[in-house]
Amino acid sequence: MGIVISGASVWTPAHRVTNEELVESYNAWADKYNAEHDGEIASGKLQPKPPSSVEFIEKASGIKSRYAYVKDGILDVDRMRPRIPRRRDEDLSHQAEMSLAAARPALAAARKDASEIDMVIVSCAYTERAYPALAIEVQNALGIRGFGFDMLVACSAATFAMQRAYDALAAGSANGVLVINPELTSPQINYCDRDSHFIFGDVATAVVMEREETATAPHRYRVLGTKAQTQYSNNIRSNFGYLARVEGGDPFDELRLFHQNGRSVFKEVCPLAAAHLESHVQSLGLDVPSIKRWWLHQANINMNNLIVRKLLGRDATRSEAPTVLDTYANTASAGSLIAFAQCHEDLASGDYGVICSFGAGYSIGSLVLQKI
Ligand code: CO8
Repeated sequence: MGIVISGASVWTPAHRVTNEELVESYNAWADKYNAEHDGEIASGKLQPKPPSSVEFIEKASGIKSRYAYVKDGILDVDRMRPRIPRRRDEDLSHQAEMSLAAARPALAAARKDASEIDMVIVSCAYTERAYPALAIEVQNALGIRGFGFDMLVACSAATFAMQRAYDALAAGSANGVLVINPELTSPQINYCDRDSHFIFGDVATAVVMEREETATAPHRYRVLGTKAQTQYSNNIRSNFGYLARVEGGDPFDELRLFHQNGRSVFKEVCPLAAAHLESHVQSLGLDVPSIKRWWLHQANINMNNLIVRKLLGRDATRSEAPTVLDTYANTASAGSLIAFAQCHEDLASGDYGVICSFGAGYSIGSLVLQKI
């Protein structure tokens, strides 16, 4: 009994933010901070905020721009965060809106009607509330029967959710699954931290998964296997949570926001991801050279280059390992799915490809696919 991905899509926010814009606003903010704290800086009590640079960002990450769900406020030196108004309980929530914008074209690509879906998973790095689940809100908006739930697995949220979908389809507890990743990262970015102000962007992705016998879409990918792996690390953290109200201190201080030890992440995750991918592919009786396409997580171009070099023993072409980092930046769990959604139709029947994510946790998830 085969299980397939039969539809995929990306919703891209309307607002683009370039490196130049981000660096200009960060540097203006840093100048202002340094002027306001000149006494403490002169006495050594505080360190001055160093300037950011467009050249550094592009060289260290491969990122040239990113999209923002709401741009207003991000570049304002007196605010340094997006202005996203709170919605009433009666109105569609922000991430449900993003989810629907990705889900509808994914259903169309899969040639599926909402009545053929009976499980909805919304899986991403952050959800805007604890409950009711965004997935149930999306299920309601689309008129889907069955059930839905939310999952959080940072950068591996999409692949881990696709593994849940695969297992449910294999077990017969679902017949058609919609997996959605509304990555609204901008509210958690510390735009006053030069080490990380440039890394993330907003986007939403969605895929439809079903059993092979019900799939009618022109592009269908049989899932040959799924593999999830986790290993605890403090190197990537976000501490904002429901205890913020009672813990004391500033509920919005910088340690509540995304922060990381990027160099250690780079060093530790690359070998883990390469070993994970090689063993997953081999466990299915395939070898690395037989994989036509690597839809890799999009965190950093140098990381992706290193991982494929470890795997292939050479650099990959853009066709072998497509990159969307330059325009989308790191979009948490959505990165490998943007690459998949935008670069899969040219594969021929029988070709193999691998979707892989890696990130906070640490967590690594992969699906080995064969085009039908
Ligand atoms: N401009 C100029 N200089 C800078 C800047 C800047 N913006 N930033 C840092 N520098 C300086 C540093 O201070 C350092 O200076 P010095 O040598 O004097 O100490 C120098 O440049 C080199 O810095 P690094 O060693 O940190 O530079 P790297 O080459 O390592 O690049 C990266 C930094 C890009 C962060 C890189 O380490 C990296 O990408 N690492 C991997 C990170 C990663 O993949 N993380 C995964 C995070 S995503 C995840 O799992 C959670 C998702 C949740 C979503 C979050 C939403 C908010």
